[in-house]
Amino acid sequence: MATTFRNPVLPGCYPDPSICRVGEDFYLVTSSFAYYPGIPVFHSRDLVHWHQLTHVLNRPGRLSLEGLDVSDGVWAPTIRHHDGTFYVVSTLARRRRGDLTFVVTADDPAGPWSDPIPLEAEGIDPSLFFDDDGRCWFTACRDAAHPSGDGPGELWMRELDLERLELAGPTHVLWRGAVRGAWVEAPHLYKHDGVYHLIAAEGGTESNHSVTAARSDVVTGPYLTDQRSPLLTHRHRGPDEPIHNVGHADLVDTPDGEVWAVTLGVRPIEGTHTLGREVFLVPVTWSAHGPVFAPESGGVRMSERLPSIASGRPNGDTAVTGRVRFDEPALGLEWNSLRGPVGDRVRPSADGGGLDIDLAPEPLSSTGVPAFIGRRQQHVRFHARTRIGFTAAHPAEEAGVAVFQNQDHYATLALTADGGGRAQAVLTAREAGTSTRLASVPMTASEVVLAVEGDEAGYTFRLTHLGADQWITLATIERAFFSTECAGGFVGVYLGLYATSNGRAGGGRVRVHWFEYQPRVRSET
Ligand code: 6LW
Repeated sequence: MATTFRNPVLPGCYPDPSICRVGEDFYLVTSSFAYYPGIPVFHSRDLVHWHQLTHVLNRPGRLSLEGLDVSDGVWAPTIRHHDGTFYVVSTLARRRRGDLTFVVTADDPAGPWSDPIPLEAEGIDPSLFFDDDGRCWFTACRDAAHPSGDGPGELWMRELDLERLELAGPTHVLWRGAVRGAWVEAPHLYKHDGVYHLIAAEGGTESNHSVTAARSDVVTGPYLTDQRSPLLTHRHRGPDEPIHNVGHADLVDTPDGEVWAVTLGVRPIEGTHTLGREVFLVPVTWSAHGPVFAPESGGVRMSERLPSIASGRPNGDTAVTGRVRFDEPALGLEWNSLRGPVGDRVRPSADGGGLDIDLAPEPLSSTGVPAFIGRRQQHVRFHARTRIGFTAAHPAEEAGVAVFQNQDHYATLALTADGGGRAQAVLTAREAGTSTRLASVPMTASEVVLAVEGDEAGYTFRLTHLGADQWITLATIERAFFSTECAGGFVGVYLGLYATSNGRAGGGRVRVHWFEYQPRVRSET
Protein backbone atom coordinates (compact mmCIF):
# COMPACT_ATOMS: atom_id res chain seq x y z
CA MET A 1 0.00 0.00 0.00
CA ALA A 2 1.43 3.37 -1.00
CA THR A 3 2.37 5.64 1.88
CA THR A 4 4.01 8.44 -0.10
CA PHE A 5 3.32 10.55 -3.15
CA ARG A 6 5.61 12.25 -5.64
CA ASN A 7 5.78 16.00 -5.98
CA PRO A 8 4.95 18.04 -7.97
CA VAL A 9 1.28 17.04 -7.82
CA LEU A 10 0.67 19.19 -10.89
CA PRO A 11 3.70 19.15 -13.20
CA GLY A 12 4.36 21.82 -15.81
CA CYS A 13 3.57 25.53 -15.96
CA TYR A 14 0.85 25.92 -13.30
CA PRO A 15 2.11 28.69 -11.04
CA ASP A 16 0.49 30.62 -8.20
CA PRO A 17 -1.80 27.80 -7.03
CA SER A 18 -4.86 28.55 -4.91
CA ILE A 19 -7.03 25.91 -3.32
CA CYS A 20 -10.34 25.53 -1.50
CA ARG A 21 -12.40 22.65 -0.14
CA VAL A 22 -16.14 22.03 -0.15
CA GLY A 23 -17.05 18.88 1.74
CA GLU A 24 -14.85 16.12 0.34
CA ASP A 25 -13.94 18.01 -2.82
CA PHE A 26 -10.85 20.15 -3.37
CA TYR A 27 -10.63 22.72 -6.14
CA LEU A 28 -7.45 24.35 -7.41
CA VAL A 29 -6.77 27.18 -9.86
CA THR A 30 -3.54 28.57 -11.29
CA SER A 31 -2.28 31.45 -13.41
CA SER A 32 -2.63 31.13 -17.18
CA PHE A 33 -0.91 34.29 -18.51
CA ALA A 34 -1.70 35.05 -22.17
CA TYR A 35 -2.87 31.51 -22.90
CA TYR A 36 -6.52 30.93 -23.74
CA PRO A 37 -8.78 29.63 -22.23
CA GLY A 38 -7.67 31.16 -18.95
CA ILE A 39 -7.49 29.90 -15.35
CA PRO A 40 -7.64 26.09 -15.36
CA VAL A 41 -9.84 24.62 -12.60
CA PHE A 42 -8.78 21.25 -11.16
CA HIS A 43 -10.62 18.87 -8.85
CA SER A 44 -9.27 16.31 -6.39
CA ARG A 45 -10.59 14.15 -3.58
CA ASP A 46 -7.17 13.37 -2.06
CA LEU A 47 -4.95 16.40 -2.87
CA VAL A 48 -2.61 14.14 -4.85
CA HIS A 49 -4.58 13.21 -7.97
CA TRP A 50 -5.88 16.22 -9.86
CA HIS A 51 -8.25 16.25 -12.78
CA GLN A 52 -9.06 19.34 -14.80
CA LEU A 53 -12.75 20.29 -14.81
CA THR A 54 -12.79 23.37 -16.99
CA HIS A 55 -11.35 26.86 -17.39
CA VAL A 56 -12.82 29.89 -15.63
CA LEU A 57 -12.28 32.18 -18.63
CA ASN A 58 -13.46 30.06 -21.54
CA ARG A 59 -15.47 32.58 -23.49
CA PRO A 60 -13.93 35.40 -25.43
CA GLY A 61 -15.16 38.48 -23.75
CA ARG A 62 -14.21 41.53 -21.86
CA LEU A 63 -10.69 40.41 -21.02
CA SER A 64 -8.71 40.80 -24.20
CA LEU A 65 -5.27 39.25 -24.15
CA GLU A 66 -4.32 40.50 -27.61
CA GLY A 67 -1.14 42.50 -27.79
CA LEU A 68 0.21 41.01 -24.58
CA ASP A 69 3.50 39.28 -23.97
CA VAL A 70 2.98 35.64 -23.07
CA SER A 71 3.98 36.30 -19.43
CA ASP A 72 1.45 39.10 -19.08
CA GLY A 73 -2.21 38.20 -18.86
CA VAL A 74 -4.00 36.33 -16.14
CA TRP A 75 -2.02 36.20 -12.89
CA ALA A 76 -2.41 34.57 -9.52
CA PRO A 77 -6.10 33.71 -9.14
CA THR A 78 -7.58 32.86 -5.74
CA ILE A 79 -10.51 30.44 -5.43
CA ARG A 80 -12.87 30.48 -2.45
CA HIS A 81 -16.31 29.06 -1.69
CA HIS A 82 -18.93 30.76 0.44
CA ASP A 83 -22.61 30.07 0.99
CA GLY A 84 -23.07 28.00 -2.17
CA THR A 85 -21.07 30.25 -4.49
CA PHE A 86 -17.54 29.83 -5.84
CA TYR A 87 -15.53 33.01 -6.25
CA VAL A 88 -12.35 33.50 -8.24
CA VAL A 89 -10.48 36.80 -8.09
CA SER A 90 -7.53 37.43 -10.38
CA THR A 91 -5.70 40.16 -12.25
CA LEU A 92 -5.24 40.77 -15.94
CA ALA A 93 -1.65 42.00 -15.81
CA ARG A 94 -0.80 44.34 -18.65
CA ARG A 95 2.53 45.78 -17.83
CA ARG A 96 2.25 48.43 -20.54
CA ARG A 97 -1.42 49.33 -20.10
CA GLY A 98 -2.19 48.95 -16.42
CA ASP A 99 -3.58 46.00 -14.53
CA LEU A 100 -7.23 45.02 -14.24
CA THR A 101 -8.46 42.99 -11.27
CA PHE A 102 -11.74 41.12 -11.57
CA VAL A 103 -14.06 38.67 -9.84
CA VAL A 104 -15.98 35.76 -11.36
CA THR A 105 -18.54 33.52 -9.69
CA ALA A 106 -20.11 30.12 -10.29
CA ASP A 107 -22.53 27.79 -8.56
CA ASP A 108 -20.58 24.84 -9.90
CA PRO A 109 -16.77 24.99 -10.28
CA ALA A 110 -17.15 22.98 -13.50
CA GLY A 111 -18.96 26.06 -14.84
CA PRO A 112 -20.50 28.04 -16.23
CA TRP A 113 -18.53 30.89 -14.66
CA SER A 114 -19.88 34.41 -14.85
CA ASP A 115 -18.33 37.04 -17.05
CA PRO A 116 -15.50 38.84 -15.26
CA ILE A 117 -16.63 41.80 -13.18
CA PRO A 118 -13.92 44.46 -12.86
CA LEU A 119 -12.99 45.58 -9.34
CA GLU A 120 -11.51 48.94 -8.53
CA ALA A 121 -8.41 47.43 -7.02
CA GLU A 122 -4.82 48.52 -7.27
CA GLY A 123 -2.08 45.94 -7.70
CA ILE A 124 -1.99 42.18 -8.19
CA ASP A 125 -2.43 38.83 -6.40
CA PRO A 126 -5.97 39.39 -5.07
CA SER A 127 -7.45 37.10 -2.43
CA LEU A 128 -10.71 36.76 -0.50
CA PHE A 129 -11.40 35.93 3.12
CA PHE A 130 -14.86 35.25 4.53
CA ASP A 131 -15.21 36.22 8.16
CA ASP A 132 -17.37 34.31 10.65
CA ASP A 133 -20.23 36.73 10.11
CA GLY A 134 -20.14 36.25 6.35
CA ARG A 135 -18.37 39.50 5.47
CA CYS A 136 -15.92 39.18 2.62
CA TRP A 137 -12.51 40.82 2.82
CA PHE A 138 -10.55 41.47 -0.36
CA THR A 139 -6.77 41.66 -0.09
CA ALA A 140 -4.09 42.34 -2.71
CA CYS A 141 -0.58 43.69 -2.98
CA ARG A 142 0.41 46.96 -4.57
CA ASP A 143 3.49 49.07 -5.15
CA ALA A 144 4.30 51.38 -2.29
CA ALA A 145 7.63 52.98 -1.53
CA HIS A 146 8.02 53.73 2.15
CA PRO A 147 10.62 56.20 3.46
CA SER A 148 11.39 53.71 6.21
CA GLY A 149 12.83 51.30 3.66
CA ASP A 150 9.91 48.92 4.03
CA GLY A 151 8.38 47.65 0.87
CA PRO A 152 8.55 48.29 -2.13
CA GLY A 153 5.15 46.66 -1.82
CA GLU A 154 2.36 46.49 0.71
CA LEU A 155 -0.68 44.35 1.35
CA TRP A 156 -3.99 46.13 1.59
CA MET A 157 -7.63 45.25 2.25
CA ARG A 158 -11.13 46.44 1.50
CA GLU A 159 -14.46 44.82 2.04
CA LEU A 160 -16.09 43.16 -0.96
CA ASP A 161 -19.81 43.85 -1.09
CA LEU A 162 -21.14 40.44 -2.10
CA GLU A 163 -24.47 41.77 -3.35
CA ARG A 164 -22.98 44.32 -5.71
CA LEU A 165 -19.61 42.64 -6.22
CA GLU A 166 -17.93 45.96 -5.57
CA LEU A 167 -15.24 47.00 -3.16
CA ALA A 168 -16.66 49.09 -0.34
CA GLY A 169 -15.56 50.96 2.75
CA PRO A 170 -12.11 52.16 3.76
CA THR A 171 -8.78 50.77 2.59
CA HIS A 172 -6.67 49.16 5.30
CA VAL A 173 -2.94 48.77 4.83
CA LEU A 174 -2.25 45.42 6.44
CA TRP A 175 1.45 44.76 6.25
CA ARG A 176 4.64 45.66 4.42
CA GLY A 177 6.28 42.28 4.73
CA ALA A 178 8.84 40.64 6.97
CA VAL A 179 11.86 41.54 4.87
CA ARG A 180 12.91 45.13 4.28
CA GLY A 181 13.30 46.04 0.65
CA ALA A 182 11.60 42.88 -0.64
CA TRP A 183 8.35 42.45 -2.54
CA VAL A 184 5.44 41.25 -0.49
CA GLU A 185 2.92 39.45 -2.67
CA ALA A 186 0.36 36.65 -2.80
CA PRO A 187 -1.54 37.41 0.41
CA HIS A 188 -3.95 34.83 1.82
CA LEU A 189 -5.79 35.22 5.11
CA TYR A 190 -6.98 32.50 7.53
CA LYS A 191 -8.53 32.52 10.98
CA HIS A 192 -7.26 30.02 13.51
CA ASP A 193 -8.11 29.91 17.22
CA GLY A 194 -9.51 33.42 17.04
CA VAL A 195 -6.39 34.92 15.42
CA TYR A 196 -6.14 36.21 11.83
CA HIS A 197 -3.08 34.83 10.06
CA LEU A 198 -1.84 36.47 6.89
CA ILE A 199 0.64 34.59 4.74
CA ALA A 200 2.46 36.11 1.78
CA ALA A 201 5.23 35.49 -0.71
CA GLU A 202 8.43 37.50 -0.35
CA GLY A 203 11.73 37.76 -2.15
CA GLY A 204 10.39 37.54 -5.73
CA THR A 205 9.32 34.44 -7.57
CA GLU A 206 12.88 33.31 -8.29
CA SER A 207 15.58 31.83 -6.05
CA ASN A 208 14.81 34.06 -3.02
CA HIS A 209 11.14 33.16 -3.01
CA SER A 210 9.59 32.37 0.37
CA VAL A 211 6.47 32.22 2.48
CA THR A 212 6.29 34.79 5.27
CA ALA A 213 3.53 35.56 7.77
CA ALA A 214 1.96 38.10 10.07
CA ARG A 215 -0.91 37.98 12.55
CA SER A 216 -3.57 40.17 14.08
CA ASP A 217 -6.49 39.92 16.48
CA VAL A 218 -8.55 42.15 14.21
CA VAL A 219 -9.23 41.28 10.59
CA THR A 220 -8.40 44.76 9.32
CA GLY A 221 -5.05 44.81 11.14
CA PRO A 222 -2.53 46.07 11.94
CA TYR A 223 -0.67 42.83 11.33
CA LEU A 224 2.51 42.08 13.22
CA THR A 225 5.27 40.11 11.54
CA ASP A 226 5.53 36.48 12.56
CA GLN A 227 9.16 36.55 13.61
CA ARG A 228 9.64 32.96 12.47
CA SER A 229 9.42 34.24 8.87
CA PRO A 230 10.27 32.89 6.39
CA LEU A 231 8.08 29.95 7.29
CA LEU A 232 9.01 28.16 4.10
CA THR A 233 11.84 28.74 1.65
CA HIS A 234 14.53 26.83 -0.23
CA ARG A 235 16.62 29.94 -0.86
CA HIS A 236 19.43 28.70 1.35
CA ARG A 237 19.64 25.27 -0.23
CA GLY A 238 22.45 24.33 -2.53
CA PRO A 239 22.51 23.08 -6.12
CA ASP A 240 21.82 19.48 -5.05
CA GLU A 241 18.37 20.47 -3.82
CA PRO A 242 15.88 19.29 -6.48
CA ILE A 243 13.19 21.90 -5.75
CA HIS A 244 13.86 25.65 -5.76
CA ASN A 245 12.00 28.99 -5.82
CA VAL A 246 9.44 27.69 -3.31
CA GLY A 247 6.75 30.18 -2.26
CA HIS A 248 3.28 31.56 -3.03
CA ALA A 249 1.35 29.15 -0.82
CA ASP A 250 -2.32 28.61 0.00
CA LEU A 251 -3.61 26.47 2.88
CA VAL A 252 -6.48 24.01 3.02
CA ASP A 253 -7.74 21.62 5.67
CA THR A 254 -8.98 18.10 4.97
CA PRO A 255 -12.23 16.54 6.22
CA ASP A 256 -10.21 14.59 8.77
CA GLY A 257 -8.44 17.63 10.16
CA GLU A 258 -5.04 17.64 8.44
CA VAL A 259 -3.73 20.88 6.97
CA TRP A 260 -1.83 21.05 3.67
CA ALA A 261 -0.43 23.83 1.55
CA VAL A 262 -0.07 24.06 -2.20
CA THR A 263 2.91 26.14 -3.24
CA LEU A 264 4.81 26.83 -6.40
CA GLY A 265 8.34 25.60 -7.01
CA VAL A 266 10.67 24.75 -9.86
CA ARG A 267 12.91 21.79 -10.62
CA PRO A 268 16.11 23.25 -12.06
CA ILE A 269 18.86 21.33 -13.77
CA GLU A 270 22.23 23.03 -13.48
CA GLY A 271 20.53 26.27 -12.56
CA THR A 272 17.86 26.47 -15.25
CA HIS A 273 14.33 25.13 -15.54
CA THR A 274 12.10 24.63 -18.57
CA LEU A 275 8.87 23.25 -17.10
CA GLY A 276 7.82 26.51 -15.45
CA ARG A 277 6.64 26.89 -11.88
CA GLU A 278 4.81 23.75 -10.79
CA VAL A 279 2.42 22.85 -7.95
CA PHE A 280 3.90 21.16 -4.88
CA LEU A 281 1.99 19.82 -1.88
CA VAL A 282 3.39 20.38 1.63
CA PRO A 283 2.12 19.24 5.05
CA VAL A 284 1.29 21.98 7.55
CA THR A 285 0.40 22.00 11.24
CA TRP A 286 -0.88 24.84 13.39
CA SER A 287 1.18 25.92 16.38
CA ALA A 288 0.49 28.60 18.96
CA HIS A 289 2.48 30.98 16.70
CA GLY A 290 0.77 30.14 13.44
CA PRO A 291 1.20 27.68 10.59
CA VAL A 292 4.25 25.40 10.55
CA PHE A 293 5.16 24.30 7.03
CA ALA A 294 6.69 20.84 6.58
CA PRO A 295 7.08 20.27 10.33
CA GLU A 296 9.10 17.06 9.85
CA SER A 297 11.39 17.96 6.98
CA GLY A 298 11.47 21.77 7.03
CA GLY A 299 10.92 21.95 3.28
CA VAL A 300 9.14 20.72 0.18
CA ARG A 301 10.05 17.15 -0.69
CA MET A 302 9.93 15.20 -3.93
CA SER A 303 8.57 12.27 -1.97
CA GLU A 304 6.18 13.17 0.84
CA ARG A 305 3.84 11.19 3.09
CA LEU A 306 0.35 10.83 1.68
CA PRO A 307 -2.46 12.89 3.16
CA SER A 308 -4.47 10.57 5.42
CA ILE A 309 -7.50 10.94 3.13
CA ALA A 310 -5.38 9.51 0.29
CA SER A 311 -3.90 6.58 2.17
CA GLY A 312 -3.41 3.52 0.08
CA ARG A 313 -3.96 5.13 -3.28
CA PRO A 314 -0.86 4.93 -5.43
CA ASN A 315 0.64 8.18 -6.53
CA GLY A 316 -0.86 9.51 -9.70
CA ASP A 317 0.76 11.80 -12.17
CA THR A 318 -1.66 14.49 -13.22
CA ALA A 319 0.16 14.98 -16.49
CA VAL A 320 -1.86 14.42 -19.65
CA THR A 321 -0.02 11.90 -21.82
CA GLY A 322 -0.63 9.74 -24.88
CA ARG A 323 -1.76 10.09 -28.46
CA VAL A 324 -4.57 12.48 -29.38
CA ARG A 325 -6.38 11.74 -32.66
CA PHE A 326 -8.59 14.82 -32.54
CA ASP A 327 -11.69 12.70 -33.10
CA GLU A 328 -13.77 14.55 -30.50
CA PRO A 329 -15.76 17.66 -31.40
CA ALA A 330 -13.74 19.81 -28.99
CA LEU A 331 -10.06 19.92 -28.08
CA GLY A 332 -9.09 18.43 -24.71
CA LEU A 333 -8.68 20.80 -21.77
CA GLU A 334 -4.89 20.48 -21.95
CA TRP A 335 -4.83 22.51 -25.17
CA ASN A 336 -4.47 26.27 -25.22
CA SER A 337 -4.19 28.88 -27.90
CA LEU A 338 -2.48 32.23 -27.56
CA ARG A 339 -4.43 35.33 -26.48
CA GLY A 340 -7.86 34.21 -27.68
CA PRO A 341 -9.84 31.50 -29.40
CA VAL A 342 -8.41 30.25 -32.67
CA GLY A 343 -11.97 29.66 -33.86
CA ASP A 344 -12.51 27.76 -37.08
CA ARG A 345 -8.90 28.05 -38.11
CA VAL A 346 -8.16 24.96 -35.99
CA ARG A 347 -10.95 22.41 -36.26
CA PRO A 348 -11.61 18.68 -36.31
CA SER A 349 -11.57 17.62 -39.96
CA ALA A 350 -14.93 16.94 -41.56
CA ASP A 351 -13.85 13.41 -42.56
CA GLY A 352 -12.87 12.53 -38.99
CA GLY A 353 -9.24 12.06 -39.96
CA GLY A 354 -7.69 14.49 -37.51
CA LEU A 355 -7.36 18.22 -37.15
CA ASP A 356 -7.28 20.82 -39.90
CA ILE A 357 -5.36 24.05 -39.36
CA ASP A 358 -5.72 26.93 -41.78
CA LEU A 359 -2.61 28.99 -42.30
CA ALA A 360 -3.00 32.32 -40.51
CA PRO A 361 -1.15 35.47 -41.52
CA GLU A 362 0.03 35.95 -37.90
CA PRO A 363 3.40 34.32 -37.25
CA LEU A 364 4.21 32.85 -33.84
CA SER A 365 6.25 35.99 -33.21
CA SER A 366 3.15 38.17 -33.32
CA THR A 367 1.28 39.33 -30.25
CA GLY A 368 -2.05 38.52 -31.90
CA VAL A 369 -3.78 35.15 -32.14
CA PRO A 370 -1.65 32.91 -34.37
CA ALA A 371 -2.99 29.59 -35.69
CA PHE A 372 -1.36 27.75 -32.79
CA ILE A 373 -2.50 25.25 -30.20
CA GLY A 374 -0.14 23.99 -27.55
CA ARG A 375 0.06 22.02 -24.34
CA ARG A 376 2.48 22.21 -21.45
CA GLN A 377 5.72 20.27 -21.37
CA GLN A 378 5.32 18.37 -18.09
CA HIS A 379 8.43 16.18 -17.95
CA VAL A 380 12.10 16.98 -18.54
CA ARG A 381 12.43 13.71 -20.48
CA PHE A 382 9.66 13.55 -23.04
CA HIS A 383 8.87 13.08 -26.65
CA ALA A 384 6.28 14.92 -28.68
CA ARG A 385 5.41 13.53 -32.10
CA THR A 386 2.89 14.47 -34.69
CA ARG A 387 1.91 13.16 -38.08
CA ILE A 388 1.07 16.01 -40.41
CA GLY A 389 0.45 16.47 -44.09
CA PHE A 390 1.26 19.76 -45.74
CA THR A 391 2.64 21.14 -48.98
CA ALA A 392 3.71 24.77 -48.92
CA ALA A 393 2.74 26.80 -51.97
CA HIS A 394 5.26 29.53 -51.18
CA PRO A 395 8.41 29.93 -49.01
CA ALA A 396 6.42 32.17 -46.64
CA GLU A 397 4.10 29.29 -45.77
CA GLU A 398 5.10 27.03 -42.93
CA ALA A 399 3.46 24.54 -40.62
CA GLY A 400 4.77 22.17 -38.01
CA VAL A 401 5.66 21.86 -34.35
CA ALA A 402 6.85 24.56 -31.98
CA VAL A 403 8.70 24.44 -28.67
CA PHE A 404 7.42 27.71 -27.35
CA GLN A 405 8.43 29.97 -24.45
CA ASN A 406 7.19 33.30 -25.79
CA GLN A 407 6.79 35.21 -29.03
CA ASP A 408 10.47 36.22 -29.02
CA HIS A 409 11.87 32.89 -27.88
CA TYR A 410 10.99 29.54 -29.42
CA ALA A 411 12.02 26.91 -31.96
CA THR A 412 10.02 25.43 -34.81
CA LEU A 413 10.38 22.37 -37.00
CA ALA A 414 8.29 23.31 -40.01
CA LEU A 415 7.34 22.09 -43.43
CA THR A 416 7.84 24.87 -45.94
CA ALA A 417 9.29 25.47 -49.40
CA ASP A 418 12.56 26.89 -50.63
CA GLY A 419 12.86 29.76 -53.13
CA GLY A 420 12.50 27.29 -56.01
CA GLY A 421 9.28 25.90 -54.61
CA ARG A 422 10.88 22.64 -53.45
CA ALA A 423 9.41 21.26 -50.26
CA GLN A 424 11.71 21.19 -47.28
CA ALA A 425 11.65 20.86 -43.53
CA VAL A 426 13.40 23.62 -41.60
CA LEU A 427 14.48 23.90 -37.99
CA THR A 428 14.51 27.52 -36.81
CA ALA A 429 15.38 28.98 -33.41
CA ARG A 430 14.15 32.40 -32.40
CA GLU A 431 16.01 34.17 -29.61
CA ALA A 432 15.54 37.72 -28.36
CA GLY A 433 13.34 38.36 -31.38
CA THR A 434 15.83 37.15 -34.02
CA SER A 435 15.23 33.96 -36.00
CA THR A 436 18.08 31.71 -37.07
CA ARG A 437 17.75 28.79 -39.45
CA LEU A 438 19.61 25.90 -37.87
CA ALA A 439 19.07 23.02 -40.30
CA SER A 440 16.97 21.93 -43.25
CA VAL A 441 16.27 18.75 -45.17
CA PRO A 442 14.52 18.22 -48.50
CA MET A 443 11.10 16.61 -48.29
CA THR A 444 10.41 13.46 -50.26
CA ALA A 445 6.75 13.16 -49.17
CA SER A 446 4.12 15.60 -47.95
CA GLU A 447 3.19 13.31 -45.06
CA VAL A 448 5.71 13.22 -42.22
CA VAL A 449 6.06 12.49 -38.56
CA LEU A 450 7.79 15.37 -36.80
CA ALA A 451 9.35 14.68 -33.41
CA VAL A 452 10.86 16.62 -30.54
CA GLU A 453 12.70 14.57 -27.95
CA GLY A 454 13.78 16.30 -24.77
CA ASP A 455 16.08 15.35 -21.93
CA GLU A 456 18.44 16.97 -19.42
CA ALA A 457 20.87 17.92 -22.20
CA GLY A 458 18.71 19.18 -25.02
CA TYR A 459 15.78 19.03 -27.40
CA THR A 460 16.42 16.94 -30.51
CA PHE A 461 14.32 17.62 -33.60
CA ARG A 462 13.72 14.72 -35.96
CA LEU A 463 11.46 13.66 -38.76
CA THR A 464 10.55 10.63 -40.78
CA HIS A 465 8.79 10.50 -44.12
CA LEU A 466 5.77 8.35 -44.24
CA GLY A 467 6.69 4.98 -45.64
CA ALA A 468 10.36 5.42 -44.82
CA ASP A 469 11.57 3.67 -41.71
CA GLN A 470 14.44 6.01 -41.04
CA TRP A 471 14.50 9.03 -38.81
CA ILE A 472 16.41 12.09 -39.93
CA THR A 473 17.87 14.19 -37.12
CA LEU A 474 18.00 17.89 -37.88
CA ALA A 475 19.77 19.14 -34.75
CA THR A 476 19.76 19.27 -30.97
CA ILE A 477 19.19 22.59 -29.21
CA GLU A 478 20.58 22.70 -25.69
CA ARG A 479 17.96 22.47 -22.94
CA ALA A 480 18.95 25.74 -21.29
CA PHE A 481 17.89 27.62 -24.44
CA PHE A 482 14.28 26.77 -23.59
CA SER A 483 14.59 27.68 -19.92
CA THR A 484 12.71 30.49 -18.26
CA GLU A 485 16.07 31.88 -17.16
CA CYS A 486 17.11 32.23 -20.81
CA ALA A 487 13.75 33.28 -22.28
CA GLY A 488 12.76 35.61 -19.41
CA GLY A 489 9.24 35.88 -18.06
CA PHE A 490 7.14 33.70 -15.80
CA VAL A 491 6.09 30.74 -17.93
CA GLY A 492 7.36 27.28 -18.86
CA VAL A 493 7.57 25.52 -22.20
CA TYR A 494 4.56 24.72 -24.34
CA LEU A 495 4.68 22.15 -27.14
CA GLY A 496 2.42 23.05 -30.01
CA LEU A 497 1.21 22.84 -33.57
CA TYR A 498 1.05 25.88 -35.76
CA ALA A 499 0.56 27.09 -39.33
CA THR A 500 1.29 30.50 -40.77
CA SER A 501 1.63 32.27 -44.09
CA ASN A 502 3.79 34.96 -42.44
CA GLY A 503 1.51 37.78 -43.49
CA ARG A 504 0.81 36.51 -46.98
CA ALA A 505 -2.74 36.12 -48.25
CA GLY A 506 -3.60 32.58 -49.22
CA GLY A 507 -5.62 29.60 -48.27
CA GLY A 508 -3.27 26.82 -47.27
CA ARG A 509 -4.33 24.11 -44.87
CA VAL A 510 -2.53 21.53 -42.78
CA ARG A 511 -3.86 18.13 -41.77
CA VAL A 512 -2.74 16.93 -38.35
CA HIS A 513 -3.49 13.22 -38.05
CA TRP A 514 -2.41 12.87 -34.44
CA PHE A 515 -0.24 14.40 -31.74
CA GLU A 516 1.48 12.38 -29.07
CA TYR A 517 3.14 13.49 -25.84
CA GLN A 518 4.92 10.94 -23.65
CA PRO A 519 7.36 11.07 -20.79
CA ARG A 520 10.48 9.09 -21.66
CA VAL A 521 12.22 6.60 -19.48
CA ARG A 522 15.95 6.85 -19.24
CA SER A 523 16.74 3.82 -21.43
CA GLU A 524 14.79 5.08 -24.45
CA THR A 525 16.97 6.53 -27.16
C1 6LW B 1 2.32 36.52 -9.62
C2 6LW B 1 3.14 37.11 -8.53
C3 6LW B 1 4.49 36.90 -9.03
O1 6LW B 1 1.12 37.19 -9.75
O2 6LW B 1 4.48 36.49 -10.34
O3 6LW B 1 6.69 37.35 -8.71
C4 6LW B 1 3.20 36.73 -10.83
N1 6LW B 1 5.49 37.17 -8.34
O4 6LW B 1 2.89 36.54 -7.28
C5 6LW B 1 2.88 35.87 -12.02
O5 6LW B 1 3.01 34.50 -11.74
